Amino acid sequence: MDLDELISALGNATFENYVGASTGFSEIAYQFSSHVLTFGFAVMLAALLYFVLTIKTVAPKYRISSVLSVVVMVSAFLLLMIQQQNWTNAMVYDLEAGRYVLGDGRDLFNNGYRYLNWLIDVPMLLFQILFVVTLTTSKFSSVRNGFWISGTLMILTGYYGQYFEVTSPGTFFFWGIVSTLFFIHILYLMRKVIKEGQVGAPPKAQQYLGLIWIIFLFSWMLYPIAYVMPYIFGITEAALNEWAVMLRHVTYTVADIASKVIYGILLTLTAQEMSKADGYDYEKMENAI
Ligand code: RET
Repeated sequence: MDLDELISALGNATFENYVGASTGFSEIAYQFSSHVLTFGFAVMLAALLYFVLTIKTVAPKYRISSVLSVVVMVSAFLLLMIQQQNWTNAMVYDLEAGRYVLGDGRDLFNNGYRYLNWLIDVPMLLFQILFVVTLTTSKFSSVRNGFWISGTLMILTGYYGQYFEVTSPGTFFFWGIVSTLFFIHILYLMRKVIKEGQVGAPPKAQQYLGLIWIIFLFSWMLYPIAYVMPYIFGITEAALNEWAVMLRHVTYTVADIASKVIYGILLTLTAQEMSKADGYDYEKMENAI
């Protein structure tokens, strides 16, 4: 089938399905993708225990941050597990071709479960830092509202746009750009929160906050990169290849681990330093846990 025939058969299905229906996937590409997706949700369950078990190492006023990490881990674990199952359900092994191909009459693959996960996790991750830092000039409620309104709109516009990644590049990029405007607003707010949070914080906490900004910027930028991944490789018959699919799974998984788990751990470490400065030092307590 050429690209036009594929488009009439698959319509608004995402790029992964187009590869599945044209070249299909080699054993390594298919299994590797499945393993990366599995790794992603296994990390969430493991990290859930970290956030539960370390909750008493920070003073009570910082504990909501750990609670929010727990909420993030549970939702990510469930939705990423379903995302992985969606991958294995969509593809079947074709004995004649010796490759995994898009299964006829099966569910197609779609990254939508990720977007649902972000809808829960993005506001939680953004609120989380507000329970660790003390804002000096900004108002808590206006930052909080900016975070969740821009966060939600960023995801919903991207969710709609991703349906058009093959059929209508114009629509795909239009919604991608609208989504990016909300993203820029979030980056602006986060930078402000971190700068204000550093003022008056203990030196080690200041360092952690600097690191949090770097991890935040790096990991959140990976999501739009994964969104445009098919275009980095090109959407032509020749470019329908399994590398773009594998790289997209990897990019999303690295982004998820960095933006949820590493970020959450760094916030716990920051809160531990702040707790110590407030006179709550878990290392010196006998009945802390
Ligand atoms: C989209 C659409 C294309 C443009 C941009 C996007 C940004 C997505 C981001 C998602 C962050 C998700 C996180 C999830 C953690 O659980 C929607 C891909 C800018 C930044 C942090």
